[in-house]
Amino acid sequence: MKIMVLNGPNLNMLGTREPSVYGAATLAEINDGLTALAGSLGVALEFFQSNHEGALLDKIQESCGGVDGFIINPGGLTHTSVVLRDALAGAGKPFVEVHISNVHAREEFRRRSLLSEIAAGVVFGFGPVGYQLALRGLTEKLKGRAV
Ligand code: DHK
Repeated sequence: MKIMVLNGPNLNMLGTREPSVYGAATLAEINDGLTALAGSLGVALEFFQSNHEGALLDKIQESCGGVDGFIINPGGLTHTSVVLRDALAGAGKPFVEVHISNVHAREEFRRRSLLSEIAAGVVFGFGPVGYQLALRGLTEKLKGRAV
């Protein structure tokens, strides 16, 4: 089983970016933790981060034939990107949407996601551990052990 972990704009700055909102862990540390968990779950991961919407679309289109699902923190594209939603819908593979912060406890515009409606699940508000929760949840779904 293979899962692609995607991070969108500004998530390369984790560790120094607004630590009171996003925590102190860097993206590399988060990905290392995911790799360790994936090993124990018997799942292979691939990682990709970009600040560019089109690069994320290209990665989804290129990889969808070779992966079983996606974990994605789309950053601010969550709230704006029709094309990202269309790419994920077109990929035809389940995905989990992750937000480090509790997007419902912040500005009004962060409460709207264009992706949640078509996501297999959404995790938000648990800090960096949300990525691990997403991996556990998506793995259960892919193994047919979750509704
Ligand atoms: C990350 C971002 O970059 C924001 O634009 C989103 C999300 C929230 C997060 O909590 O991980 O609004």
